[in-house]
Amino acid sequence: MPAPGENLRINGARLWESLMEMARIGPGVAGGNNRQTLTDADGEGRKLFKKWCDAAGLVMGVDQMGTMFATRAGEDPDALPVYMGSHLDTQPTGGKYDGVLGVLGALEAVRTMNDLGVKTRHPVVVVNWTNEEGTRFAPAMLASGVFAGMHEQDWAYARTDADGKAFGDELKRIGWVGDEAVGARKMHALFELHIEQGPILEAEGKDIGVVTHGQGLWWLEVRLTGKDAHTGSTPMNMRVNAGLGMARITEAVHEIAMAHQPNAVGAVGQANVYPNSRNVIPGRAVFTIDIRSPDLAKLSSMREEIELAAAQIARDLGLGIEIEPTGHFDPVTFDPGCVQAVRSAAERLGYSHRDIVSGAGHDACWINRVAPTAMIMCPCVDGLSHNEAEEISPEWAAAGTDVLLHAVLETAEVVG
Ligand code: HGY
Ligand code: MN
Ligand code: MN
Repeated sequence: MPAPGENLRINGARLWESLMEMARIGPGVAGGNNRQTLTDADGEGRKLFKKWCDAAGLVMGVDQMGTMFATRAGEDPDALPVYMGSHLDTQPTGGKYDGVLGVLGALEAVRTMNDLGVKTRHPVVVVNWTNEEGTRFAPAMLASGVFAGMHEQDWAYARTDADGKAFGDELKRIGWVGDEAVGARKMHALFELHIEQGPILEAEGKDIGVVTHGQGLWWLEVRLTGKDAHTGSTPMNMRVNAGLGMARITEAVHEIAMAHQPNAVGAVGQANVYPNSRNVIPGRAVFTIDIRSPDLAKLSSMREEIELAAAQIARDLGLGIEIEPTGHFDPVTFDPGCVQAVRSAAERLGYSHRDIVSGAGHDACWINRVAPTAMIMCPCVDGLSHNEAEEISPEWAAAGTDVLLHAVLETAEVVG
């Protein structure tokens, strides 16, 4: 079966227009997006995506976690479909491209197939995974995690946001509880296009990242218990300061990650002190540690060292401490066959490329456990993401989507 010709390219202007139209839904305050999962804005974005899928003649299926699967028929209905997609939900101060490029790039690939009357043996499916970000409802990649059998659906439905709202109730409220059993779909392969969210591709002047591996991750929620007291009249040696404990543990996370360089990262991104009053010593602190490495031994060792350091800091300050893992996946090795389809597509199209390890987690990391999976990355400006100033160029978006189209066509087998 001949690989698609190097002249087969997507319509970059149409893709960019779709990206900009989606970006108008759930706008941020600084040019990016705040389209958090299961909010009304997410519901709006889903409606627009479904409208576009309908216009492209795709058949929409939705599972009980709200994940959307839009199918383009293949010549052999018994052949397992080739899936491609990512997520439309964003961080509270997210960019316009994180996840969205992977969903709308997949839609653009299908639109191009329609334009050219391309027929494939395997059906092709465009996917929008629910709650990839894990910012409103931890953990990240929640729906793809249920799909891959890593989480029970009831447990996922019971996850609550900062206001105590449950995932299952919010999914119902926006009207996106589907009828499909989660994980019932079988896949021939899955490809995910995503911005790098790091600086390497831009710095090296590369158009495409051929993602061979993904970092492993732990999210550890720490709950410190001290004693509320007056910031003015309480002698320093009588304080049981949970805020101080959080500060020292935050520093320890940074030091431990630095001690494991290269290929190790760690930070505290979500932090709350209570009662959070200017003149009350915080009696409680709740915060999440995020540590990652492509090296499983390093990841495990960092977790162990952090838990020991945190326990010692709590003892020193007389604090109660609880540490609960709220997210985890081991380092990922993507499917060599799918990775090669990405690499040869970039070569065929004449795009510069390099192998790369994904720093961020993605739905593909979970789906890789149940189907042959690979990712394609495009550069982003200054490597910035999870920031409203996230930016890519139309050329980078088009190049990544061209490679996605070719990798999917090669895997779905063009016929006729
Ligand atoms: O946390 C992550 O790596 C992803 O952006 N959810
Ligand atoms: Mn993402
Ligand atoms: Mn993200």
